[in-house]
Amino acid sequence: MATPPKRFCSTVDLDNSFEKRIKKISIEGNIAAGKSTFVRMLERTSEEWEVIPEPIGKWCNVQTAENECEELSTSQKSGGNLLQMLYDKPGRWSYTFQSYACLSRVRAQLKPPSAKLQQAEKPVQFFERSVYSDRYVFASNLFESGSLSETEWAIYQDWHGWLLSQFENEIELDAMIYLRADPDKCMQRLHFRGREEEQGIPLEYLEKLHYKHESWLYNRTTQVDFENLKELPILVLDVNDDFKNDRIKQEKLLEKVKEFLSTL
Ligand code: UDP
Ligand code: D5M
Ligand code: MG
Repeated sequence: MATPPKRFCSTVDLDNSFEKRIKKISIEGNIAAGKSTFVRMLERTSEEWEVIPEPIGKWCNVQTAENECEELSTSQKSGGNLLQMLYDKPGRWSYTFQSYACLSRVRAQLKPPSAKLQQAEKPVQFFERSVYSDRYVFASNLFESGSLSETEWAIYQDWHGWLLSQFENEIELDAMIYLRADPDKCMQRLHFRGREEEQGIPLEYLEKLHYKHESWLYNRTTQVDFENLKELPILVLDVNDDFKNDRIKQEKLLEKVKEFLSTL
């Protein structure tokens, strides 16, 4: 008997005669590794590739649901800058941040694909990070650093696991791309970007997040609780060399992405 397709809900019925699956890929990596720069490059590459950026605008301006861009300076004045609150007082705000981060990512992942993507031959959605990096990188690190209590971590894992099981078909990924960069390179880029909320981040924090990414996506030694994650294809790309303004490096990265996509 033929094996049924893995996901039903994210298929797009194009002409009533056949269905096509949209490939869903998350772009993972440390703070300021270059994910947003990378996904903008992907977006320019193909009409059939769509990008779902990290909902950071929502985290920096909790009261204004419409601000999804990275204009952060005005959000400072809103009094609802959860990212700033997290960095100022992690013990107080980590749990709140994780619940909002997860809610906003699930919501973003459940949005129907654009009409353009529905017409595409080989549609691909690229997500900047995922509900999995929230848990296995950030929340896990905040717990190990004492910013989430035992109780908060237990409750978080309980509802995170339950929520994802409810939306499994809709949010399941086909693959991940890990943008791998040394913590000191990320620190340079973080300062270069100059996002106000992040200017007090010490190198040690980026190092901890780096090791979390490494054991999860490079060494693959992190114990994960979701079956589909265990064997998920992962493309690792070294982004220590600047690619932002280098056409040749961009072409090389894109070649690797295309080759990877052809294997999925
Ligand atoms: N950046 C750079 N060269 C690169 C990639 C990124 O100078 O090859 C800069 C980018 O312009 C930004 C900062 O590094 O100012 C962080 O990049 P991005 O916002 O893409 O990182 P993310 O946090 O999304 O991973
Ligand atoms: O990530 C955007 C910013 O948001 C960066 O300061 C890290 C922070 N972030 C993202 N997700 C989480 C979770 N789940 N917990 C804590 N902090 C988080 P950037 O890498 O710059 O795109
Ligand atoms: Mg980004």
